[in-house]
Amino acid sequence: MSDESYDHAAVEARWQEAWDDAAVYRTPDDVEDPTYVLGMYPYPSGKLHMGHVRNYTITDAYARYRRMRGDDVLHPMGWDAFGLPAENAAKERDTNPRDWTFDCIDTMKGQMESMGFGYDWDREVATCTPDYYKWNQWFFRRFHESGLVDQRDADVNWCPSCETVLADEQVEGEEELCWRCDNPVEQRELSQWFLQITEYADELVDYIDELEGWPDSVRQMQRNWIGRQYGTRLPFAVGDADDPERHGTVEAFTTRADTVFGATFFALAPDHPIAEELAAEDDAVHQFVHHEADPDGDEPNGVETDLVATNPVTGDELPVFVADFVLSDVGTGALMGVPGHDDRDHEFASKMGVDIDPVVAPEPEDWDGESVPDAPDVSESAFTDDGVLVNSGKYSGLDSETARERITADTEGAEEATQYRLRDWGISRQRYWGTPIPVVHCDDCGPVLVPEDDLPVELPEFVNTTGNPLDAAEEWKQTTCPDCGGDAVRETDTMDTFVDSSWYFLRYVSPDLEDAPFDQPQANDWMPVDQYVGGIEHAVMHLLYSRFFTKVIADEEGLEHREPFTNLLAQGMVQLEGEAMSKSKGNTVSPQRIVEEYGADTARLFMMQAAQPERDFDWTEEGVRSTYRFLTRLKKLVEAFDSEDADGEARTASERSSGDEPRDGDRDAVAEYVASETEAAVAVATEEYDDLTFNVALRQAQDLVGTLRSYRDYADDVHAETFERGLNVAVRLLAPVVPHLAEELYDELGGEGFVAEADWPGAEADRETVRERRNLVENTREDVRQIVDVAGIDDPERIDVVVTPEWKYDALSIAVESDADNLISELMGEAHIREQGDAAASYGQDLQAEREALSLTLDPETEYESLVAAAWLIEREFDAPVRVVRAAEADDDVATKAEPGRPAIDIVE
Ligand code: ANZ
Ligand code: ZN
Repeated sequence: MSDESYDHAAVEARWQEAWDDAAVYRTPDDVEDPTYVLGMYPYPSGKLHMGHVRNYTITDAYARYRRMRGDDVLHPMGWDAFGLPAENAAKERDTNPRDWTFDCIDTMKGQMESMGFGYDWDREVATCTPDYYKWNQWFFRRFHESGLVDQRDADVNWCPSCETVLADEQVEGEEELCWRCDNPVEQRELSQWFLQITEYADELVDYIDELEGWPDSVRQMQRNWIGRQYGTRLPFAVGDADDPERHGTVEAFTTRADTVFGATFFALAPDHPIAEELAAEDDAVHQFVHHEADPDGDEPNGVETDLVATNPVTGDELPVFVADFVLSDVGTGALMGVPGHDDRDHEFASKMGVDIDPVVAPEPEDWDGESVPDAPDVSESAFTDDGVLVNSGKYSGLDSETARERITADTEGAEEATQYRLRDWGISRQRYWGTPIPVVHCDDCGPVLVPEDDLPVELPEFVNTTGNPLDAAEEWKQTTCPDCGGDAVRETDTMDTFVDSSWYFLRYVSPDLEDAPFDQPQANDWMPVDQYVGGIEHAVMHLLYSRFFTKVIADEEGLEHREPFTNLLAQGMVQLEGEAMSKSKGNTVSPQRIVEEYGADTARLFMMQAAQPERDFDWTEEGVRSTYRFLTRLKKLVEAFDSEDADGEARTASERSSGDEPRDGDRDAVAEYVASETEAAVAVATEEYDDLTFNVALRQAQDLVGTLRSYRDYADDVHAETFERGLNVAVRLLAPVVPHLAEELYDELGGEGFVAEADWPGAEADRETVRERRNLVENTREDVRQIVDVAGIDDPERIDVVVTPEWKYDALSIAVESDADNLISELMGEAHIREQGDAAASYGQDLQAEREALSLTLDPETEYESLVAAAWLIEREFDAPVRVVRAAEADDDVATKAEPGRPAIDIVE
């Protein structure tokens, strides 16, 4: 091994085996302080990529940290093992999805082990095993019993290339492409099973406010996805010139009842029953509905009908259009068009030559609350904000909100209504590699649930066909009806794999349980997951479905928690030259190669120190190498210390090597500094680990290692106890991220047991004091640099650092506290300040001038001690002896310049 490297392979293999033998990561049985740390389980695609490595390093580091803090930690891993790629791969390779999946799992598990992730593998789950998916089927039954499942014909997104139905969320972009294969998606009508997530829409949106441990962006995405809107349903009579009520009453949902006087048209969705009725008799409508309507297009299109709709507030008769921007599954599938105040209506009206009338004006700045402002010009574009009503009869002069309330209350048949963007969750997939939906279809009884005792309905052998293999599994399909015993066929659809991931976190709690999906008391203990870590791509569906399942399970099974994840971290991307690493771009870096060349510890440390976990960062080979060099140096530092220690020499009393006259207290002061930096590192790193800002925490550990190296270079022999504590702390602070090398070094330092199970170092320092001390030292060093620079001093002979006199500190303390108008006279009220005469007056003026910005500094004695301890750093930098003196002991002309937090500096050439 050269100076620049160490035998990482040997170190890592040794400790992985030792952990394994000692079952270090097994979840404890009796739990006192349960902490559940979870990374989103991966799809077993075959290889771990850098995104996985980052995700699981974050999770692993946090789990290790919590364990060292004394928590009982559950940190499991498993496989999101059903899904389309396995089926496609199986077809390509002429194997079956099961073998392919388990091969992938083997490989990925091996890679995870090589990364040193500390999982409790006894709890591994793979969702494609009957042991697991049996419970998906069981939940389907339970949801069904609770009235949360139904079957409907539904227009579904159909990808002709994957031959499967896609969820809305799996259709991407304006062009509506399949998320898997990027081909255009079509619409098809199929009979589908739905889970009624909309029943929980209110709770799902209300509870978002309480998810304080989630990123705001994710919370907002969930809110938007659910899309709750409060509004009004207004009843419009629809008919023709002869009979304006021929088609009865059609309700329109609006969030802007205040704009009802500006309604100039009425519009129906192309598949609204009245539109379909018209299409049968009216060619133009037929042509539009069946050929031209493009609900997904950007432009609003439509066709005018012969119908009229009567505005329930004004009595106006409005032209009725069939328009494609009216969606059949939103609101009532009909709307009132208000082009003066809605952008899309404006575009449509302009195109169709419909009137555009202003009925809301921007609220004038000096509005008196009742007068009616001038109407705005809406001919070019709509005014879409709330404001003050104009041209609105008796409602003119009301603000929008009041007007909405009054109009809703005054109008017969109008009702407050809540509308959601969220739709029920269609879970049917025409695919083989998923959980069979536990239903059989009987000619006499219709669809019948498979009884609980007959679960699981296992998948038959895979058949390589172009269609759905379950359709081709004739023998499997034919069964008998559980109700009447007659011939029946099995449902051949399987479940959306999001069902699997909606409750897997509960399975980990008791993965082998045979008579229930999870153990209730254990789940009550462990849940909710304390820290969940995963990709932002799961911000909507997976998290929403998991929240939904948890709520249903709380209601139906008595789980004591209604939210699954307390804290959520969405990790940023690993990039190469500013672009996300991806297979398709061919800009990936193989974790395996990095582990081979530099070791898992280097890969982990590099990633974690590169950026805060939420941020994207650029992978650089140079960064990796420098991380590796750091670890190598650390190892050498410990080894060198260790071998000195072996000499048995006393190293507490030692001489400096520089040959300067030894001064009293000098050596102790340096050791003092190292000791206080050690405690400072603990205090800061602990808080940063708590916040998952690993990069900042790691900087502490690395700076400490730097300080220890400087100390060793500076002092011939170091103060052994101080140095050892420093090393020991550095190793423990690094251990969550660099577990193997930390284990090795901890062992070398004589630690007992595993560092993975060691106690986290106790924080003796106070973080605020640490920050102030460090600032003081850094600013003082900077001041010395400035003076040396400005005065052009080549070779300083001596540097004096003079700490503030007590009275200035007292004056500052008074100034910080005081709210007196005349600060100076308040200061002069203090005898020992007044005694200072002109100096006090002038300092008082300075304080008066900067009053807003004043803050208290360290007291003079702490300041003195901090500078004494750090003096060696200045000595080393300028190669001159440094004297730290209290003001009282210094020359007056220097001492007068010293202020709290800003010692005076005197350099003798
Ligand atoms: C009249 C109105 C006036 C509306 C106005 C808005 C502004 P947003 O726009 O996201 O807040 N709407 C109702 N049913 C619809 C359907 N089936 N398809 C498409 N759009 C429909 O959503 C609420 C608005 O969406 C409703 O309020 C309605 O237009 C439209 F100045 O009614 B509004
Ligand atoms: Zn039957």
